[in-house]
Amino acid sequence: DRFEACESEYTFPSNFEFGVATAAYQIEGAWDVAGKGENIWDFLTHNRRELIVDGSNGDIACDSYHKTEEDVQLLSDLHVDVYRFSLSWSRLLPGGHANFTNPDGIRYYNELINALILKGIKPMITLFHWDLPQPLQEIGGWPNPYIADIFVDYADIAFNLFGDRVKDWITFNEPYQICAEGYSTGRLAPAYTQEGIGGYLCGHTLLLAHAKTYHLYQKDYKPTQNGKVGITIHGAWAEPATDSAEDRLSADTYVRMYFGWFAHPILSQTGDYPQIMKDMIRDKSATQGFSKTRLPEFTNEEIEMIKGTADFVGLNHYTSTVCSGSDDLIDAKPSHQNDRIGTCSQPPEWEGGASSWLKVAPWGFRKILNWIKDEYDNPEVIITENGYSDTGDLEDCARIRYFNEYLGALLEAIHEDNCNVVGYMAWSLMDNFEWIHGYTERFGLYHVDFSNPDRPRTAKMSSYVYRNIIDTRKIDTSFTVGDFGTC
Ligand code: GBH
Repeated sequence: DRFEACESEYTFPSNFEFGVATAAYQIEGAWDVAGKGENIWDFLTHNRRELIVDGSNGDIACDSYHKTEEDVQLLSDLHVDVYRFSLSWSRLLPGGHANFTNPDGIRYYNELINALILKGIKPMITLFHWDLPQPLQEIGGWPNPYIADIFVDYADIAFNLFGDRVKDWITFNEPYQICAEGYSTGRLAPAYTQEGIGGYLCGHTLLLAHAKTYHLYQKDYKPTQNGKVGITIHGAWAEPATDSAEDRLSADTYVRMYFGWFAHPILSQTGDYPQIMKDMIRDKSATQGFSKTRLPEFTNEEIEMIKGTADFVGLNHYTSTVCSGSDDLIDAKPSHQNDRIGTCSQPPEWEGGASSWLKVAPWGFRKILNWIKDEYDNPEVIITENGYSDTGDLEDCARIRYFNEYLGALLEAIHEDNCNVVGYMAWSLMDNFEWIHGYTERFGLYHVDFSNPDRPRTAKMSSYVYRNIIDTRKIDTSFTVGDFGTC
């Protein structure tokens, strides 16, 4: 029974932290005001409009740049403990490099952070949520190892400016998506399709940048600021189609080469990329005629340097998939997809949101949490995103059901399986610019009217349900909201 999880009598521990998440490019707007530099999403939406399904962009988005007070009030109304947002690198360092800092960027984030703290809301900052300064793209972007140290310089400035008040830091949001979708499938900026090559180079730089940033914080900031640094990794669960050894291997390899690509070097005892990933890519590269593996190799010092560099792991989880089949792609072209074993897809009968990839499978949430617990010795996990897309109805019953069911699965993972999950951020505070899907897919607890120049926000039914969960620390599937109908 798919509603089983909702009937859970378990409660969230009193120190469990609830929040909501956003990202700079998706909400801020003000893309070229007061000294902000151009980033790769400004560039992509302005120059390759055809790639965005509704031809839109984030020039104004939710106009959050001009609505600090209003947004903080929404957060306060939700009773959240934490607000996870990202810094726009180009707003702080217009050219990407640390040689020039934009005073207006400093002012803007100081005002936001101070307003949050005044309301008793903890700021949690993501340093990089996909909006690379365009000048850094023009020298190659993440596949260029040079960018790692430039990122560390940027992080240094952010810790220095805001670390007295901000104690929770995330280096990267979803390295897999940055690299595989940005440089291989081309579904995210810079929309390159260097299949089987660019993504791995990108991932290599990101892991080094992450680890160097972690060590910088330990050395120069931790003693005085005493915060935490982690990384957010997207993790879909992969279920084997049958119990056959073949299907189990296909599903297992999916999780290892997707989530594990970034988790294994940081969280495992041995460090480095997962063994299966190194083996698969080396063997495929050889049969494809490459002189050496397409997966870059770390030195032993680098492996040691990267190991253990997360005080917590951020998990973005939305959905699951089903995998089957063996490695029969011997002649296949180089690609991350072909480097895995078999194929994965979502059964057509699974209920879905407005996003084609987002199918409702709360049991998969519990399974990926258990996999992380078993694989990496039960690390501290914060759910940094989880949410559901529709087309924007205020009576968002499907979203309410999604949250109830996924939070029910989370409660079981905490209480029955002993998974060390300490916080949960819903995606998202409000409807926003959903990358190449523009404004056609809505994830917000608050509705935003993008046809109105003032971008008014309106509470959806789910915002009251989420607030009730935060207040009571329990899921109540019969909770109803005054002015709304019943679901
Ligand atoms: C998260 O990515 C992001 O962190 C967040 O910014 C985003 O708004 C949120 O999810 C909702 O999407 O249909 O081929 O275009 C989650 C991972 C990345 C998976 C984008 C789907 C697009 C696939 N998602 N990807 S496609």
